[in-house]
Amino acid sequence: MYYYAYPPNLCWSYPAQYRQQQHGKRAHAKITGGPLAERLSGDVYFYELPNGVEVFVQVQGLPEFKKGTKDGQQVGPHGFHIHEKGVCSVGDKKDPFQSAGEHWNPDQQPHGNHAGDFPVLFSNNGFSQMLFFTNRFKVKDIIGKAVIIHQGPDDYKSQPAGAAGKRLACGVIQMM
Ligand SMILES: [Cu+2]
Repeated sequence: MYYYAYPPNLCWSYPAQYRQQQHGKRAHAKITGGPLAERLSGDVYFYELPNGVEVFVQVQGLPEFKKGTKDGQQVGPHGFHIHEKGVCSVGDKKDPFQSAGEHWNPDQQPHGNHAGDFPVLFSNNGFSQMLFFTNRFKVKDIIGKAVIIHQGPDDYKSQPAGAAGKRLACGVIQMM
């Protein structure tokens, strides 16, 4: 039997091609920015490993951090979740990507513990990279759902969506 343990096969500089040679299902979402962040683009990869799924994200074109004011919501760090519908139509330009629906919540948990509640993304001159691990779903469960990047931070407690604000970017999760 071929078995690899987690995390020794993990490395920040792990090239995507090498990951793709591994066993297990894989999925990808191409991230495209909407009218509130037109230069935003990137990729999210999901790799099924023996005890969960490794999620690897690289995006560019995120806005810079902005403090919240009376009239404006805080910008960054960016809330990041799986939403229930894999439809990334812009719709209302001032409140885009409502087409993706609410948070994907297959086991009726409060927000903060949704299966698709992810860590926030930090903008580094617009660039963000993150790798994390979750056992809350299998790759097959998330095919056809959407990944959304929000304008503001997720507080992991406001219901139903963490008060993360408007939707900057969207991507449909597809089997690789
Ligand atoms: Cu969200």
